[in-house]
Amino acid sequence: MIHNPEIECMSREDMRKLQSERLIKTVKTCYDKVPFYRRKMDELGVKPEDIKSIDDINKLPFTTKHDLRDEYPFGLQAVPMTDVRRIHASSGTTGKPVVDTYTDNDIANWSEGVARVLAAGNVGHGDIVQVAYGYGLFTGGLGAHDGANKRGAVQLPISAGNSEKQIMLMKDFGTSVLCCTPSYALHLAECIEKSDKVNIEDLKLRVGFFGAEPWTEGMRKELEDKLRIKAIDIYGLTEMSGPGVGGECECQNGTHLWEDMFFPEIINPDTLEPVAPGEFGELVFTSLCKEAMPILRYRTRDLTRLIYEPCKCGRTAVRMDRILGRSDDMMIIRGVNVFPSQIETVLTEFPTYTPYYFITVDRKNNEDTFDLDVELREEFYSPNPAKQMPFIKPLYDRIVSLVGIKPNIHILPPGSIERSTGKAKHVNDKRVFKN
Ligand code: DLL
Repeated sequence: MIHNPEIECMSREDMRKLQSERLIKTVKTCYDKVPFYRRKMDELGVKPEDIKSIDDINKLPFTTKHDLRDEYPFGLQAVPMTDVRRIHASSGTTGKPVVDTYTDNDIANWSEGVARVLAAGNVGHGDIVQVAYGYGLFTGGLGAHDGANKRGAVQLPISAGNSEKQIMLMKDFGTSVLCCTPSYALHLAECIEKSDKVNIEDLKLRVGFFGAEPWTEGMRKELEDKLRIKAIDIYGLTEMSGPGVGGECECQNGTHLWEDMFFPEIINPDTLEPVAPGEFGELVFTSLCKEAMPILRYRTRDLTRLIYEPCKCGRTAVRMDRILGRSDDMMIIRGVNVFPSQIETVLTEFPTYTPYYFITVDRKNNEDTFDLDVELREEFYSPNPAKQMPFIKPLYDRIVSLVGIKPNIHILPPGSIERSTGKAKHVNDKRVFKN
């Protein structure tokens, strides 16, 4: 089901027109109301009048995470606090949290973005939406909540954690829609499997909206099989309001980005030039509707590519491939680029392993070490190392062939790797400096 066909299926030409109008307005606001942007644009010798259409976007300055930190907390705000209705923040990687503020319209637009994603899973009246993303400063909880409200669905604001209660209410209330991180969904599936009170047959779950961290096709299959649902990817970031910057449609074949609100570009992170269409690079967004904190050309550090071929669902909104990871998540181990999600991809190819893993990187005797903790599933696990050997070899070989480095694999008993209720932590890089 398409929530807003007029926008989601708009012709490319009309979309460019709408984007152009909105960009011109956003740039003017930034220049007039945000000293940071006025300074940046003056440095580049660009005036708002130079921006005549969306094609002029590359005349504008970039905004980086460091800029957000320097302008913390409200330096990028374009409206007085009397117009602000809400503040959210994410923990961020630079020490200070990343802050976003919202006017009433910003909250309405944010809900619209989430509602469009929920509609792809036919969420509407009568659906019970269990929001198991964290509520609070994190945007996941309230973002999904308001989107469900916009779809006319029942909101169940349980927040993250308390897994026994999650599955009990899922059964007792007849939850049909689950919203949480994919790693927490996996943990809930595991709790259901182990529970003597709740059976998967008792549940009315039919669709899940999972995001806030990278996840793989293997993980999708695992979640769909275990929870007997359709698992839909939802994407977003605090700087662009939160979840619902885009999401998958029923085809589950790329994340449609709501380009009427967030203009995407892919750049080469070294040269800062646009990549050729369809190539991988760093995702950059310009907000086109945000009032309280408009952002120009924000460098997300998320690595992906845009897919311009039309989608079978009828939406014309451009699609984005799965996020490989943030450039900050990329580890360089013995000179090889490694993303944690590659390990998840490999593990989910093996029926013998759970998808849980933890990577420890260190440097000993001037050489990088790469230790990988994994779990065998209950039925394959034995504490006897000799019995583990036949399972280690194929995993080792596959990692060497896909990732290109030799791991030290440690098999742990099932359930020993920490389960997360929010974004999972997969890596401890103990090296003093990253090469
Ligand atoms: O994670 C917002 C969100 C909440 C999205 C709930 C989806 C669902 P932040 O905490 O600011 O906001 O983190 C944003 O998380 O730049 C990506 O690196 C990553 N991320 C978010 N969604 C996905 C996804 C929220 N579907 C950062 N796939 C982003 C991969 C994702 N990575």
